[in-house]
Amino acid sequence: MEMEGRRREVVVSSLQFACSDDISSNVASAERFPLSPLSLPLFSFSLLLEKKVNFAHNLLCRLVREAHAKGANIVLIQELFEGYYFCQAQREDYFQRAKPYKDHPTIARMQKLAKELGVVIPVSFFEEANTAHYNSIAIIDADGTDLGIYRKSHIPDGPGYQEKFYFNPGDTGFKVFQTKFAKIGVAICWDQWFPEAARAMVLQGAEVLFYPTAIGSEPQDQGLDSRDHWRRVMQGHAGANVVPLVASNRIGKEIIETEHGPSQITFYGNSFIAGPTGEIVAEADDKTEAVLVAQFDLEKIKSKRQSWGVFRDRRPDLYKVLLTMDGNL
Ligand code: PUT
Repeated sequence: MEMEGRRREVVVSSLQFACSDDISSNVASAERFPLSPLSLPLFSFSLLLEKKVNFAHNLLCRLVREAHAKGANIVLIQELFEGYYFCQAQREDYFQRAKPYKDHPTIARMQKLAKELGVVIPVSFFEEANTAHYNSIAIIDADGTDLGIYRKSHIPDGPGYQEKFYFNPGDTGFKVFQTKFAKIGVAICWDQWFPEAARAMVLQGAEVLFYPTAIGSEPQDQGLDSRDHWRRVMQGHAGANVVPLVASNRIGKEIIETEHGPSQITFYGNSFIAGPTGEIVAEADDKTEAVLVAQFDLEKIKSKRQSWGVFRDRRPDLYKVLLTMDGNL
């Protein structure tokens, strides 16, 4: 029986777009020249003057604004959106793409945008921390406050996705962030394949899970398409934890010069939003720019989560084997 109760509505959004690799341009130009019909003459003039305008950031700002116009409270942008997914190659010059967390220009820019629009924005970035490097994400609250960072815990390695060359395994542990609209859990890409990470975030009170991603074709096997596997695994996290889940993945073909010649990945998008039983409530295709939105009543979902009993009936005393690598206690 459902009783009348409090409501706490939140609108979540997932962006999907193709990244450019014009990372040398500055974020400020993106904000000065947003791509709206009124600003097009100014934008053209800026092109003449500056030659280099960061289309990725212009696009990004436009898409965040579009999400806001659709009512979004929390907007997820894909993993490492500042440029191409450089982990296709092991190149020492790519370490120059890392920047310290403090005074990071893209985070600062997104803080301004978050405050202006009143939306929460997790900002994925390549972090330099003295001698360490992390695949990190800063959570920006709706008033522009930086709530802190999560550093990606599971670092993949393999053809096309050679992240271990660049990133230390994250040391923050799985985290939740109390934002204006919801307590959220944010993990990054490869983390999405690990149910332990999702469970850890929901145990700490996450009401919605967010996964920015960069995944597509596998350079070593043109016949391998992981998109359905990718989606079903995360749908399982949503259903098993009775929480909505938001995934954002890039689209587009990216060709990068590697130590073995050119390598390419076609990113398959398929960004989606799942409801608390794992059902897909919004989805994008593999080629089209998208701004997905979905609305959830977090109080209603909390009530379902409580009554379904999957947290009541947990047996942590029997889960010690999960703390081993080989299953031997
Ligand atoms: N983003 C990492 C994906 C790895 C696919 N093999």
